[in-house]
Amino acid sequence: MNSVANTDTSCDSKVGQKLRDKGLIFWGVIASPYQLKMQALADFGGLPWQRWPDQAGFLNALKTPVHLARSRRRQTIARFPERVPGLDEYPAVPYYSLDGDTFYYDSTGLALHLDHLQACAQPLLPEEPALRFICRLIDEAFDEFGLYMVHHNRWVISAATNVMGDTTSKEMRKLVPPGGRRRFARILAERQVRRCCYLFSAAPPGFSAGVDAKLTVQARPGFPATHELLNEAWRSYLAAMEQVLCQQPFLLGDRFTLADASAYGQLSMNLIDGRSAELLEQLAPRTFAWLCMIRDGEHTHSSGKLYLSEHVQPLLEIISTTFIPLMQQNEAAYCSALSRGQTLFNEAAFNSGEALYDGTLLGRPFRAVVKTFQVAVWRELCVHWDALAEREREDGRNGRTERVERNQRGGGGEPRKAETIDKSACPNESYHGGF
Ligand SMILES: N[C@@H](CCC(=O)N[C@@H](CS)C(=O)NCC(=O)O)C(=O)O
Repeated sequence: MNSVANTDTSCDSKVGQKLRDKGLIFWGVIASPYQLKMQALADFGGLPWQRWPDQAGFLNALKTPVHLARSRRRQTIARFPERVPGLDEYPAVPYYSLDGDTFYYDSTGLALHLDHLQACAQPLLPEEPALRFICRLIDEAFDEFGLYMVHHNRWVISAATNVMGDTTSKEMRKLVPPGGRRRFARILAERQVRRCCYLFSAAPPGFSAGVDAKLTVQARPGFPATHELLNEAWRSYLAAMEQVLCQQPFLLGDRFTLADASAYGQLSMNLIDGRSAELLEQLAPRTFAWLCMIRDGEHTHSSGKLYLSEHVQPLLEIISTTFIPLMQQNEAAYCSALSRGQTLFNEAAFNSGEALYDGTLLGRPFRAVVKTFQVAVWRELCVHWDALAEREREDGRNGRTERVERNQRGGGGEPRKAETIDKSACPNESYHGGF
C-alpha cells in the first residue's frame, strides 16, 4: 500500500478506522489529474491506498475492468452523495473503492465521502458555510476549466516532450498483449490529441507543434482557435495562485482542503510533461514548489485555521471570468438544445457534430459541445449558493456584510471573515433567469 506518512489516529468512526487500516483502492493512472487529486486527498487523511492496475496483482488487474464495464452498463457505479441521473456521465478513470468490490466515481465525491465517514482527522471541506462554498467553487473551477488548460498544455505546449502515452501504457501493462506496449502508448497519445478540441483546445489553421501530423492538433472548421485564450487563462490562474501562496500555506488558510487537492490535481498534471513544467516553474516558482510539496506528501502534516483571505481574490476573479461564464453558457445552450429536441450530448455529440454552441470567454469566441455533467456541476453549485444566500439573508439583521467591494487588492494580509465573501463570484441571478 502507498501512503505518505501520516499516523493521526484521532478519528473515531468505525468505517473510517477500517479505511485507515485497509486503505483505498483506486482504478486510475498517474497521467489523470483527478487521480492525482484523489491521491492527495487520501494522503492528507493518512489513508493507505493502492493504484490499480499498476499496483494490482494480475487477477485484479484483469478482473476489475470487466467488473467496471459491467457496472457501467448496469449504471450501478455510485457517486457520493448521489448520482444525477440523466446528466452525469461515467469517466474512463478514475474510480475508487473502499472495499475492493463496490466502485465509486468522482474525485469531489471522494472528499465528501471521506468527510462523511470521518475518515480523516481534519475535514477536507471547511465546515463554515461560506468558506465551504468557496472551497467547492474553487474545486469545480479547477476540475472543469482547469482541465482544459492543462490538457492543452500537455498536448499542444508539450507536444514534443510529454510522456503520457508511455507512462499510461506502462501502468496498463497487465492489460496489454505482450510486445504491444509501444503501440498502445502511441494509440493513447493520438487519441488524446484528437480529443483536444472536445476539451476546448481548438488550433488555428496551419498550426504546427513541431511533431508529426498525428500528434499535432488540427484546426477544425467552424471552431475559432482557443490557444491564446487558454494560454492567457493559464497564466492568470498561475499569477493568482502565486498571490495566495506567497502569503499563506494553502488556498483557504493554514491547512490543506479539497480546494488545494483540485488545484494540485490539475496543475501538477503538467509536472511530468517537460516543456509545460519548465514554463510553470518560470512563471510561478512558488506554485511550482507548492505542487512538488504536495506531490511529495508534505501537506499531510498541515494543520491550523481555515480562513478566507483577501489574497484569494485574484483567484476568485479569474474563476469568475472563465469557469462561471463557461458554466452559464453551457447551461443556457443545454436548455436551448433540449427545447429543440436534442438528446445526444457530451463527447458522443461532439464526435457527430451535434449539440454545439458558440460562446465568448475572456473576450474571445469559442465553439463547444454541450456537456450535461457540467450542467449538473453548475446547478449543484447554484443550490449551495442559494442556501448560503438564504442563510445570509436570515443573518442580515446581525449586521453581516452581504457583499464586499470587488477588485479589492493589496492592503495588508489580514484574513477576511468568511461571511464577507464576494458574492459577485456566483451570478445566481442568471441561474434563476436561465430556465
Ligand atoms: N468528474 C470526474 C472526472 C473524471 C474524468 O473526466 N476523467 C477523465 C480522465 S482523466 C476521463 O475519463 N475522460 C473520458 C475519457 O478519457 O474517455 C472526477 O472528478 O473524477
